[in-house]
Amino acid sequence: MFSRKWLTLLALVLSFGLLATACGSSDDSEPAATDDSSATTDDSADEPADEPADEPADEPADGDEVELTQDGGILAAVQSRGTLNCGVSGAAVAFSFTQADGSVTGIDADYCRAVAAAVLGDANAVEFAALTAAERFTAIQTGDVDVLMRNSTWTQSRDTEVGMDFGPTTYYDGQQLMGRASDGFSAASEVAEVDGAIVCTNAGTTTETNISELAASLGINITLNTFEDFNQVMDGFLSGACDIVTTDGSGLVGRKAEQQPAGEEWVIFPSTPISKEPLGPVYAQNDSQWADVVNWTVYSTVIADEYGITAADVDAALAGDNAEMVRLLGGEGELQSTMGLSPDAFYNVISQVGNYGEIFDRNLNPVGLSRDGSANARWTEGGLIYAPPAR
Ligand SMILES: N[C@@H](CCC(=O)N[C@@H](CS)C(=O)NCC(=O)O)C(=O)O
Repeated sequence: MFSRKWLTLLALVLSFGLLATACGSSDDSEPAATDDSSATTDDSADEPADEPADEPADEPADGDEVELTQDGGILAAVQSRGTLNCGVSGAAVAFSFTQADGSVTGIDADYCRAVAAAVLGDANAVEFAALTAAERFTAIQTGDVDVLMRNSTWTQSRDTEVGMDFGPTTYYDGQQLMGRASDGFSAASEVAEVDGAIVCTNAGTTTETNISELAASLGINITLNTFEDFNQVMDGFLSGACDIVTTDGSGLVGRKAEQQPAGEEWVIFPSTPISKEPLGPVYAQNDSQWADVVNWTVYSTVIADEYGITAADVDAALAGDNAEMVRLLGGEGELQSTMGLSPDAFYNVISQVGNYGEIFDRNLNPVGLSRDGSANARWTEGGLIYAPPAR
């Protein structure tokens, strides 16, 4: 049994090493890579391993492994620390953006606050850690952050190979490109039109591999320049060093809203994104209790949204006759205590942070992103925002 534990620990350490190698492509502030992407599909800083996952860490856990990986448990650690360490970007407009006064705003930042409200009863009990794309997953692996809310796409390799688990998608996104109208691009442009262009993005992202694979399949040549920080990407676009910027569509919309100079017209295309980018919380694998806490925090906001219960309505809902909302807010039949939370955990979430729609609208409407007609609409309105029943 003892040696089995050490084997497991070794496997975890090895998988951290793989991740650090794969994601930490550059520590400096220079472009991390300049390469012709047309024939390149294996240079992603995002994908942690080229070979099939065969590390013991990815095998179904036996009792010993669970004991090892859940040692202490993240919920207990956060409760005893009294603050939630939450990894964010800090440079992602409308998702997690560090303001001049040091506060962090955005939908991701608010989901950090929601977890803090659930666990600690205080949405402000959050220590934000600004992480680049390349740094973010190592921070989960090492326990530097308890949860990551950093426009992170749920992919098979991230989920299965490197010791992480993903929670419910909080924003359904997709990769697009942004160019200048003065260069002949329009909202109707197709990706094939970027043949010969210098395309810029940030390192350690799905974005890199998506555009490289697409360029190869379209048979076009692009020069892909990757930067450690997205602010550097935008500096390159503003200076003219980059013809095209590519990332999640939401990121492009946010940056266009904030940074498009007067007299210039930036256009986002193609109209159908080139990839699926389901964004949501990430946490260390094999801590089922913590996963439940983060997941049901998100679900509580979705269920409240489904019933139209806003921050202002929680007391009436708790005293009302919607049995599911009563349970969720800590009344009769509540299930939060069995999760290790106080009965009013999700009352605190909804009253202090709001329901999904409130969180979405206050952060994303100002940059022009709306739920209407999108995958981020309620499931009852043709979207994908859906939660299991609270019973
Ligand atoms: N969703 C993609 C891309 C994430 C990403 O890095 N997006 C950019 C554009 S929104 C970003 O967060 N930039 C802010 C930064 O690098 O700090 C992924 O998970 O790899």
